[in-house]
Amino acid sequence: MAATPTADVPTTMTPLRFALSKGRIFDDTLPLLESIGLVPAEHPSTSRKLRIPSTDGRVEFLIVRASDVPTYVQHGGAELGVVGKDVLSEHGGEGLLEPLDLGIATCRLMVAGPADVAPSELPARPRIATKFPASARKHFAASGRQVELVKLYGSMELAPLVGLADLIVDVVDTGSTLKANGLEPIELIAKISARLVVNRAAMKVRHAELSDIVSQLDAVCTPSA
Ligand code: PRT
Ligand code: MG
Repeated sequence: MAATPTADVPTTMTPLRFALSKGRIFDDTLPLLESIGLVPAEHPSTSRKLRIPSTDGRVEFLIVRASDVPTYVQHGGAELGVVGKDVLSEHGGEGLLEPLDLGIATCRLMVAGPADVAPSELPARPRIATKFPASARKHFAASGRQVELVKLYGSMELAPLVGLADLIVDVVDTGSTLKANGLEPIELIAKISARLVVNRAAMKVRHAELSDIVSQLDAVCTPSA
């Protein structure tokens, strides 16, 4: 009688798909990946490819927009990814596990405004320009403050200078972009760092491979304080 395949017959696994964004996230994640032997065969700054294998064939890096990383991982377009907590909070985290704070790409999500406008001079319902409306809404609602949100996709610092908004909510690192545009930080909303995210269903189906990567990264990263 011919042998029939059984569940414990090893199958050839396809590489795990690992979503990363170019720039800060890729640059800060690369040393951690390299230290666990996951070396991209090409660098996205010099390659136009959006799928880059690791030299050991264990993973395939998918190069996506920073704000698209949670969407790829949630819907199984990638099994895992690295994303800023700012972007992750805005997405909501549905369908995702967040096993590690990688302690990289750190910054602060802040309320900022014109240095020459005192808080008492602000309107009762100030207009807030931001790429992070969900986080901003939650922050102001927590202290019972009424605000009007203006969704932008970048260059938030410009909005108060041209009367589009009274304040902004944006990520701040050194503070030099705020300063260069006559703005100053007002309130801290959250400390931000990049997180490893894993598709919830994939963590069950490909548990051994994914938990290997999680524990290897855990051993080489330094979570933010
Ligand atoms: O560019 P794209 O729209 O595709 O996405 P993105 O802007 O979210 O991506 P990217 O690569 O700029 O940022 C990825 C992640 O890095 C963010 O989600 C944050 O978690 C983290 N990060 C850390 C930062 C910064 N530091 C940072 N300084 N993200 C953005 N900035 C910007 C900020 O928006 C502001 O314009 O840098 C400017 C402020 O910097 P300072 O040093 O002048 O304060
Ligand atoms: Mg950017």
